[in-house]
Amino acid sequence: QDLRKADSLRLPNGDGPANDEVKSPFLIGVAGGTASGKSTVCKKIMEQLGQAEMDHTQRQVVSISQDSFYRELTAAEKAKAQKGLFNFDHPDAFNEELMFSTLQNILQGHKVEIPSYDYRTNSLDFENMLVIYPADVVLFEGILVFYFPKIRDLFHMKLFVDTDSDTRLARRVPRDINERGRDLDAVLTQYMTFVKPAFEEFCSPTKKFADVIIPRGADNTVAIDLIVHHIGEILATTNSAQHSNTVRVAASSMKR
Ligand code: UZR
Ligand code: MG
Repeated sequence: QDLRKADSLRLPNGDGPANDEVKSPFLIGVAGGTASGKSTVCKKIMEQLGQAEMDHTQRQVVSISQDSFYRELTAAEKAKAQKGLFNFDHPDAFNEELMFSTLQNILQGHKVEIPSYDYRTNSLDFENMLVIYPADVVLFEGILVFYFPKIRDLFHMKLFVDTDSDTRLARRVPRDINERGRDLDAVLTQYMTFVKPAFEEFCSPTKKFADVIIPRGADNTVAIDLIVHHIGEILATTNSAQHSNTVRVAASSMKR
């Protein structure tokens, strides 16, 4: 059977597509420190899952980044950001409500549009919206995806990419210089002032919420294979209790 025919799913107040059209995805959260390899882990999961066929149709797997949910900065905050004095690693830098409502919409099988993020201007790009169509599996990755309790509770599976901090710093420096238009001094100052302390205060403690911790990140092919295999089994059993229950919980939490 196919997930898009999850007829046990009840939507609140009829505010959504008819039940038999609902394609409620399996939602996976992927957290971890900066440059831990979250995006690469997601990419590998996407590739491996997409290859496996289900019900003669190609499985749809998409990945979204928490970067798309940075809040819009005021002019004063933008000026600070340009000088490396704005804390992008703090939970307050994110638009929690938008993140929550977007994930809710995705879980209800709606098509959503999300902005991309431009690191060079520290702003959201609404000209180039990413359109997320109803999918079988949606991955949501970011440093603080497990920080906000009501967002954390939406995930069917939680992964934490656990790469040690010197490896992460060694990756972050060239990435910020080459891809994000910074100089070495600024990268290191920002790392010591904001990135590292915020990791220790807000990100690292969320490891305890993970179902699976992936040591060494994307290099860990055994862990990724196990995870992909497990997701495949869950998807193959359509109304698996775990999946549909979580969807029901997510839908009913809308009413609060
Ligand atoms: P990942 N970030 C920027 O560098 N500039 C921005 O405009 C917005 C975010 C960084 C942010 C965080 N921190 O450490 C990182 N800083 O993006 C998270 N400073 O992205 O998980 O890909 O490392
Ligand atoms: Mg990233």
